[in-house]
Amino acid sequence: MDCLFCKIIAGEIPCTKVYEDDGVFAFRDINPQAPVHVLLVPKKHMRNILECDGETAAALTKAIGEVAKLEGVKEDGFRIVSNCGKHGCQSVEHLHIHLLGGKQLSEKMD
Ligand code: DGP
Repeated sequence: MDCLFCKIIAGEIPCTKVYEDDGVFAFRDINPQAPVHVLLVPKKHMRNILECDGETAAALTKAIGEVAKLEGVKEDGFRIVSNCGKHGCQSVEHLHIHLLGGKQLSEKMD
């Protein structure tokens, strides 16, 4: 499958890995929007949040906590975002959660 994030998970494209477990891979966004900007992706390919099953959602939730701890943003907080489809400005069609933090984020969501 010609999927950028599948290739990153497989090690075919380099990245800065932050965290990995059986179901989830997390790495730094190439174009960071905050001091901490990590992408969490399920290892199993799915296009977006609409294709996410319960087991994967649970694995992602656990991984969010682990990454927040590793990145030192648990105390002050952070934001998670998952862009979906055209209006959501999703540019890579493999489900990913942006985890942003390390500064006071804007109240604006769009
Ligand atoms: P989205 O617009 O929500 O689909 O986010 C895709 C993100 O993926 C975007 O913030 C930039 C990031 N990205 C794109 N290509 C690469 C890459 O090759 N390596 C890494 N680390 N991040 C990438």
